Amino acid sequence: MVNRLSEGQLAEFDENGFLVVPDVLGTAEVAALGAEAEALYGTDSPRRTFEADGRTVRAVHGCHQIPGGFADLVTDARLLVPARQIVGGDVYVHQSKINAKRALSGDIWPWHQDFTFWNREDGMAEPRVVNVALFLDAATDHNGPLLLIPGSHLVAGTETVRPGKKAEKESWQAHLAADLEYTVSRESVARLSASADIVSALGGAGSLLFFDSRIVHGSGSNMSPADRRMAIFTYNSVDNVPGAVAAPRPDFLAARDHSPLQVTR
Ligand code: 6CS
Ligand code: FE
Repeated sequence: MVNRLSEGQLAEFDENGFLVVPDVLGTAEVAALGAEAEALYGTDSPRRTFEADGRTVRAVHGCHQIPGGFADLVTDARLLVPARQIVGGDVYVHQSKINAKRALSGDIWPWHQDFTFWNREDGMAEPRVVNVALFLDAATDHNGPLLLIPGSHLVAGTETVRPGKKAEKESWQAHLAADLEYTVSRESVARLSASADIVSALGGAGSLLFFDSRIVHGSGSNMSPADRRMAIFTYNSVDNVPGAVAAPRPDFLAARDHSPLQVTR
C-alpha cells in the first residue's frame, strides 16, 4: 500500500527509536499549513503557551481539533498509514501541538521522555503510542533542532521526576514550559549519550519525523533568524485509551475523542 514504511525503515525506527522521512509534503501544502499555524499563534486561547517573556509564542495545542489543514492532516495516509504500522492497529490522536521555536527566541526543551507525561498526567498505561512530527520549517544546526539519543527508548529507568515549580495559573502548564517537571537526569543523559551519540533531527520543510514516546529527547534554543516550527501528532492505540485520573487535563492536551481514525486522502 502506498505510504507504508518499508521493512528497513521500520527496523531503523525500532532500533533507534526515531526515523526521519524527507520531502513527504510539498512546498505549497507546507506553506498553507504554516499560514494556518500563524493564525492559531495569533488567536487568544488557553491552547496557546508562551516563552518566559510572556509574549513570544511557544506552542499551540490541539490543532487537530480545529477544522482546517491540521485536522485534515491527521487522516492523511502519509501520516496515518505509518502511524498504524508502528503502533499496530487502530489509532486516534491523543495530543497535537505546533511548537514554534521562534527565530532568535525559541527556548529550550530539557531532556525528557514524552511517555512520562502521558502516563503520569493522563493515565496512559502503555507506550503503544507514536509521535509523528511535520517540519513546517527546515530544521538546521542553528535553529534549535530536536535532539535525540538513539536507542534510549529501550533503556529502563531513565525518567527523573523532579518536583518542578507549578505554573501560577494551572499545573498543566508546568509540563509545557522550558522548566519541565519530569526530566531525564544529567547522569542518565551522560550515560546514554556515551553509548550512542546525540543526533539532531535535521531536514527540510515537509519532512516527517517519527519518534517513540520513550526516546530521550530535547532541543536547544533557536540562535538563528529562522523559525523552526514543528507540528507533532501523538497517535495512540485505541486499545491504550488512558484511564481515569484525579485531575484530567484539558481536552486539547488529552483528547477525549478516541474513535479510530480512517484514511481520508
Ligand atoms: O505534558 C505533555 O503532554 C507535553 N510535555 C512534554 C514536555 N512533552 C510531551 C508533551 O508534549
Ligand atoms: Fe517531548
